[in-house]
Amino acid sequence: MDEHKTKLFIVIPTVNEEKAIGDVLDRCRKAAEELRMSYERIVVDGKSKDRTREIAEERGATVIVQEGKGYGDALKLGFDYAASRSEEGIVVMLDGDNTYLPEEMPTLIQPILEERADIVIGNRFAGLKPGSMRCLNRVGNRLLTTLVNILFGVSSSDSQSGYRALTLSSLRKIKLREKGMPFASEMLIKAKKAGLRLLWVPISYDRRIGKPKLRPIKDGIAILWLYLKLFPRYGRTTARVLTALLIALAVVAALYG
Ligand SMILES: Nc1nc2c(ncn2[C@@H]2O[C@H](COP(=O)(O)OP(=O)(O)OP(=O)(O)O)[C@@H](O)[C@H]2O)c(=O)[nH]1
Ligand SMILES: [Mg+2]
Repeated sequence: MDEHKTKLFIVIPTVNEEKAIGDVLDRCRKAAEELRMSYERIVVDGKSKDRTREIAEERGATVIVQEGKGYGDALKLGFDYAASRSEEGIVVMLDGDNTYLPEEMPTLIQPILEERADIVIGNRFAGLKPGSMRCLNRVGNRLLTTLVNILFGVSSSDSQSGYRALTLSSLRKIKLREKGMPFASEMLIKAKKAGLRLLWVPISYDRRIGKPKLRPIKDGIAILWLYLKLFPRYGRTTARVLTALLIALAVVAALYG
């Protein structure tokens, strides 16, 4: 892929991120300019009650107002906008809370430009800064990552990472429906099934500025529910066969045991 011809769409979902969004957008502009790619920064804002939208507009970003709610819903709006603007291109998604480093964008984009991957995901465990990920989130992430690997054959090292780069053409091959936080896992599961090349690269993860929107227990359960929903259709064949055998054994045991 030729970086001089490829357009870069940087999609940032936000709700009340006035303390961080200005800095995130400035750093994204600098990173994109250094990459010498034509780019557009797209902030998809939920129902922010602070100055997030004004700051984003002042910084020259395209601001999309999200009528509904949810992290996945916001990203999907941003992806659809990008797809409506260009046939080909690369989408980068990251949070508006100063946790991910825009300076590390080349690490995510390079494998796509070199046509070694279709979706590149940052692995935060390679560079966690003190206080950046709460203990419960860390344990939950490990559990969800292990499960998605076993059940769906995704070789993930950080399944919940929100720093990703993907081609518009790969996005067109998968239909993403999840409106909330499970969106991140849905993308991995469906991309794997569609035969897309997923690649994890080491990134840093800084302490958040502003209040978290993630609710670890509620969102964790929603992600487990997504795994259950998708398993019959998208699960690994061996895992599905084993599950069917176990169910059959349980039925036989219940009838004749
Ligand atoms: N537009 C929109 N953005 C959202 C919504 N929920 C979360 N976000 C944004 O999505 C990004 C990710 O949410 P976070 O609260 O940072 O969740 P997280 O990164 O998993 O958790 P932290 O480690 O605490 O940052 C942030 O920029 C949020 O402002 C939503 O419903 N709509
Ligand atoms: Mg975040």
